[in-house]
Amino acid sequence: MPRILITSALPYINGIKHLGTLAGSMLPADVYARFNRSLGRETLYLCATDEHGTTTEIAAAEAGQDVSDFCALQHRIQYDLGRRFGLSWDHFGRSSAPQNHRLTQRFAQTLWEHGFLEERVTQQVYSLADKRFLPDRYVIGTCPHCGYQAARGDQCENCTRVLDPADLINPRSAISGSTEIEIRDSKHLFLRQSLFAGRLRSWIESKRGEWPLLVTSIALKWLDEGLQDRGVTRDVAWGVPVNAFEWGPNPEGRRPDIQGLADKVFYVWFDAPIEYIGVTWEWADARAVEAGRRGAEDAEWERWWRLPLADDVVYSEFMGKDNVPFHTVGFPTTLMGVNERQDGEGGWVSAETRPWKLVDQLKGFNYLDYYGGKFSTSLKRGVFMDAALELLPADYWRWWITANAPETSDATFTWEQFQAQVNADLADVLGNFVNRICKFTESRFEGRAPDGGEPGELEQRLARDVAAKLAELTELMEAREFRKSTTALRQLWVLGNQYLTEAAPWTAIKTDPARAAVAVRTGLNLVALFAKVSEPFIPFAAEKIATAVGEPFPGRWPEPDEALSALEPGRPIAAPDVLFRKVEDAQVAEWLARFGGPEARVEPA
Ligand code: B3M
Ligand code: ZN
Repeated sequence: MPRILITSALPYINGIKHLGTLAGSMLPADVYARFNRSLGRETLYLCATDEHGTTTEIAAAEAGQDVSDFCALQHRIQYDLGRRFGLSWDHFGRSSAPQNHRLTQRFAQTLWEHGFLEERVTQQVYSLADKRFLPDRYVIGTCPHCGYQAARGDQCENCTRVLDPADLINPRSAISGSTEIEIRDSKHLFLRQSLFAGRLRSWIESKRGEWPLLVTSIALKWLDEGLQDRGVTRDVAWGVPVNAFEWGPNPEGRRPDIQGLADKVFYVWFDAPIEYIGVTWEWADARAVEAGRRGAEDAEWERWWRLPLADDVVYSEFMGKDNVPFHTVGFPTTLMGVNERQDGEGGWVSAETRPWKLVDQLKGFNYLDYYGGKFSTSLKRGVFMDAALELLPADYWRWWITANAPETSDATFTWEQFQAQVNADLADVLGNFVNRICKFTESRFEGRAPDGGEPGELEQRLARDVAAKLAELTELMEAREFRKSTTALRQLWVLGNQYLTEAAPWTAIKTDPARAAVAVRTGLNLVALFAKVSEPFIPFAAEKIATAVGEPFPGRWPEPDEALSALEPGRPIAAPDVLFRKVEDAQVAEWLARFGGPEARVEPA
C-alpha cells in the first residue's frame, strides 16, 4: 500500500484567504487526504503559512506590529479558520520556522558547492529615507509611456507595460513617499536554472497525460520561452539569512563573498517550497515533543522525502495555476541541483546517496471568480473564509466549491447559483433522505433498525446500481477529479431517494410489515454508506449522519459489494437535527447587498 504525502500551496501570511484560495489548493487537498485516510492508507497532509518578503514587512508595518508578532498572530488566525473549515492538516507550520531556515541554508550551500549558484552584481533601488533597498513594486513614479502618475516599478497598472524602476519619471518610495532614492550595486545569488532546461523538459514530458493538461502546458510553455537564471536572494530584512560562512568552494574553487552577501535573505519563492519539507520536519518534531521527547530523529521525517526510504510514498501537490511554474521549474531545479551535479565533461552524476523526492502528482487549478471578476484580497472583494463561516456552516462552502472546482476552466461564484445548488443537493437530496428514513424508523420501529423480511428484486437492483456508482466515485477520487466526484456522489444520494420512493415503506407498513422492514433496513444502510463516502466532502454533516445510525466516524471507505450490509438489526437509530437548512431568498438578498454582486466585478489585471 502506498503512503500518501499531500501538500497544498502555502497561503501567504498577510491576511485571511478568500474562497478562491480554498478552491485552488487547501480544500481539494483536504478532500483527497480524507479519502486516502478512509482507505486506510498512511497519509500526511501538510500546509503552512508563507511568511517571508517585503509584502509581509509592509503589512506588519501597516498593522503597527513587529513583523514576527504580526506573523505569529496571522498564523494563528489562519490555523483557526482552516480548522473550522474542517481542513484536516496533520500539521500547519510556518515557513519562518527554524527547520525551514536550516533546510533552505543547507540546500543553498549544496547548490553553491555543486556550482549551481552564482554571484552577480545587480543594480537595486535604495531609499535613503527608508534606509533600505526597495523591491521594484515599491518604487512609484510617472509612467514614461502613458503619463500615469502612480505606476509601479515593475509594471504600469494603467497601460500594463512592463517597467524597470529606472524607467520611472520622478521615482519615489512607496513606503515613505520620499524621492531621495538612488541606484546602488548589490551582490546577489542566482540559481542557474538554464543548466536544467533539458532535465526539466524530459521530466515534465514524462508526466504528460498523467498530470492535468493545464499543468504540463504551463510548464512546457515556460521551458519553450527559454529558462532564465533566477536571482534567489533579496535585500530585505525578513527572511532566511544567506549565512554563507560554512559554505565550501564551488567546482571552480571559489568561496562565496561573505561580505557582499551579508544582510541578504533568500527570495521568498526560494524558501517557500522548501517549507514543504520543513513542515514535515516540524510535524515530526511536534509529535516527538508530544511523546515526551525533545525533537524528532531525522529518519522520522526523512522517510517521507528521501529515496530509497520514501520509495513507497506518492507525493501530491495542489495549487492554483499561477503557482505552477514555481513547482514545475523553480523547486524541482533546487532539488535536482542538490541531488545531482555535473561531471565536468557534459554529463551528470548523482551527488546524493539519499536523493530528495520530486512531486509525483501535480494538481493545478484554474481560478474561481466572483461574478466573473477577480476575488481580490487587496480590494476585499468577494467572500473570505471568516465571513463565510459567519453566514453558513463549512459544509455548504466545501460542497459548493468542490462541486464547482475550477478544474477544466475558470469557475464563477454567484450567490444565486450557490443558493440553488446547496439547496438542491444538500437540503433536498441528502438531508431529506437521511431525515425521512431516520424519522420513520423512530416513529414506526421504536428507533431501531428493523429485523425480518427478505431483500427482493428492488434491493438487488439497488445493490447493483450502488456498487457501480461507488466504483465510479472511487475511481474519480483516485484520479483527483473532484468536480466529477461530486456528481457521482450526488447520483449515489439520488439512487437512495429513488429507492425509497419506489419501496415506499410508509405504504408497505400498512399491508406488509416485513416488506417495510426490508425497505427501512436498506434505507438505513444507505444512510451509513452516505456518511462514509460523503465524509471527505462534508465532514461535519457526515459525522452527524454516522452518529444517527450508530456508525463509527470517520468510517472506512466501503468496498462496492459490502456497501449495503453494515447495519445489524436492532441497532438504535436517532434522527439528527436538521442537517441542512435551506438558504432563503432573503438571505441571498442580504448577502448580495453586503458583499456586492455583478457590479462588484473587477477586471482581471
Ligand atoms: N504563497 C500562494 C500564492 O501564490 C503562494 C504559494 C507558495 S507555495 C510554496 O497564492
Ligand atoms: Zn503607463
